[in-house]
Amino acid sequence: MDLLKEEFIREFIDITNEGYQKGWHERNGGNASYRIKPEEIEHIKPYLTYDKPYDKIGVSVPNLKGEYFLITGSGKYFRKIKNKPDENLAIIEIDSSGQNYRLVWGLTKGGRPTSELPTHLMNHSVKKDRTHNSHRVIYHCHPANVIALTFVLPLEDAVFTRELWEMATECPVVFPDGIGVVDWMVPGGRDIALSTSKLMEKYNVAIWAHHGIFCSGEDFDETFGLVETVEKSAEILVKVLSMVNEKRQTITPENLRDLAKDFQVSLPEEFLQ
Ligand code: 2HA
Ligand code: ZN
Repeated sequence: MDLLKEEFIREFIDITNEGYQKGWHERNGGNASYRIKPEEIEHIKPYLTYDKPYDKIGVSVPNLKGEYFLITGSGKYFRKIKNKPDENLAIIEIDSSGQNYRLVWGLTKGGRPTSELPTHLMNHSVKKDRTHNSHRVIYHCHPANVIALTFVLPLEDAVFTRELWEMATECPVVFPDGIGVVDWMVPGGRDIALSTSKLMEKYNVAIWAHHGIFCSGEDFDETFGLVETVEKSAEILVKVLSMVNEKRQTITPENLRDLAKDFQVSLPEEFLQ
């Protein structure tokens, strides 16, 4: 058996590579993590080693005790993952207190899990709870159009949600709960992790002003597809705002309500005012 042939690892490598091709991961930008299923861990157990010391996560995630994550390395380049996954990716195990983690596979040339480990694990903690164990993927990247909008739109959940819903008919169906926005903050620490995970209680998308986006989903396709959809919508809005001051016509609140009915999603009224 070859660990790198496992489906969850192949899919992880696939989306990180596609994300790089899309220009979302300049240099060492962005990071991703996957909460590995127990049966997948059983299957790869022979490849894991338990001789590394525990390190502090920096936040407390008791409901993730004993969980394993596949995660990108700090300072590692997405561009390099495809050819050298074992140098650039890690599998970590969370201890029984939910405060520490240890490396059990990967980062063969040294290193640590992503600098955004606190945000990834806080988001996983919230999502595991809120989605009854179904969400497993957290993906962070730096897509240019989403970032551009954080310089011109008010940094409000309702404004981002409504503007991005209006830019393509599929958007309200793909992210019916809306989008959360975090004001500019220093990345990589506990404070931004707390602010982001608070938004993840409500949304599957959190935008970091002047930095990038975090998305959560059940699997790789859904989560990556969510980033694609939001960034495409942001690209359309950037084009529209570049052409005119005001839209001549748009998808109206009434249109959105009709859409919600037919597609059986519920759109919060707070975003339809
Ligand atoms: O460089 O994207 O947010 C990695 C990051 C930090
Ligand atoms: Zn980033």
